[in-house]
Amino acid sequence: MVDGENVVPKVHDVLDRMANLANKVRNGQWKGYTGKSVRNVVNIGIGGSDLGPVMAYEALRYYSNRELCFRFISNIDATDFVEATRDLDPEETLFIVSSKSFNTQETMTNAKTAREWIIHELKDTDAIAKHFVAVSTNIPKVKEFGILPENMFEFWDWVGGRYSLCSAIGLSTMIAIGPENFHAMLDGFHQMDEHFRKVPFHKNIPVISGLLGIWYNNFFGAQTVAVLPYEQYLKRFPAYLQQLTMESNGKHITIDNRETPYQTGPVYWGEPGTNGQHSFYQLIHQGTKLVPCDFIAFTESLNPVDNHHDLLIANVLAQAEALAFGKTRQEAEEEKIPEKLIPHRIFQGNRPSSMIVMDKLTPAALGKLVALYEHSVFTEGVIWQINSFDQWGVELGKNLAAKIFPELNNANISSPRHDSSTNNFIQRYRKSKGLS
Ligand code: G6Q
Repeated sequence: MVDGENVVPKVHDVLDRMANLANKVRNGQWKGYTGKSVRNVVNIGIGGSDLGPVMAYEALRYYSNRELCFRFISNIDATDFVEATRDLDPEETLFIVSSKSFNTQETMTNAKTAREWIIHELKDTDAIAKHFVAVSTNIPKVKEFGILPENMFEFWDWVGGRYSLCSAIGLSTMIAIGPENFHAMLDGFHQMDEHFRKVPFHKNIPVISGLLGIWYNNFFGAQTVAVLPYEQYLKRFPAYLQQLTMESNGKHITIDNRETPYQTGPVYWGEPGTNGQHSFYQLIHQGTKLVPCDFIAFTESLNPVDNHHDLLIANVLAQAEALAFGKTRQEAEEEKIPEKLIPHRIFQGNRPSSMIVMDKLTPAALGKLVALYEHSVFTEGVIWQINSFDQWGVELGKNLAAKIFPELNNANISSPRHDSSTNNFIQRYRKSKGLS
């Protein structure tokens, strides 16, 4: 119920329409303007309208239709668009413009470039109808862009951007893995939602995870959390979590407008195992900073080859054990290590980690994992008394960029009024364009 309205029928209506489109694209029935079947699906979106789709596509690639090619364009940097489309045949390409507001600078600029590319290549504005669909809350803006109402997939204001993967924003994921798998992912979300809602706190996974986060952050001064999935398909999961956690809980003002006298959200970062072991784990084991780690592992591999999975699991277990128990001076001495090296070979131990273990990376498992972190973020936000669902911190930079943008090309604004560093860069940039 949202504001007294039962929203479930609307949600299911959109899910059914998404499934209809997904099946058509997957079966080759969705034809482009020249009659060729669509084979390339390109999601254009940014932030919450990109990170969820790209993470879920990578995470569930094992289940994806390999006849289709998926690309994701987010950055305002044209390189993102150019590299994502350079080998695509426009006749076989469908763009999904994913934007809650349909007003975001990056997404609208990329969508406009995509529209120009299609019109230029297919030589007719009518082609837009066959090569663009939209996921948005803004019906008038979608129409204005030239996308047909039947090709628009709605969601609503009550779906926050970084919490939108299981709304219509997941359209590219549904096309990739099929409606049945998408529904299995939603079931996973639902199971974790129900667990969070019903299970007593001492057995409640998101509550325990949120409390552990507070324990390390506020009682041990940990500044960061490393997220270390021992599963290659989860390679974009740390990037996804960065937005979920840091945009939600990176706040210093409480909901009743007080300055928080305590630390709030830590920095999240990470890489899939075992790659990180050969890179930054040194600091986690022996550095001067405390870095709590979330290890994520699956007992069953989706790609069992020889003994790879045993080695992978041996490594994740070894890392957690090494962090927890370290190595004492006595153990180092027993290894007959030369005396002068002994201080370097001691591991203090007592460095905390959590081990999240599931059977297999299925769509349902991914849903549970994402929902676990969503509720854990919420738990922490409640205790820190901050609003985990706003993001005013992204505004100032946007407004300043809007002010600077015209100054870059207008030599008549002779001395832009910023700090000296900004002014100098603007002058240098203008010079590079021959403007002053
Ligand atoms: C997420 C944020 C933000 C948002 C993007 C894209 O919680 O609000 O990352 O998702 O700015 O916004 P649109 O979907 O409106 O283009």
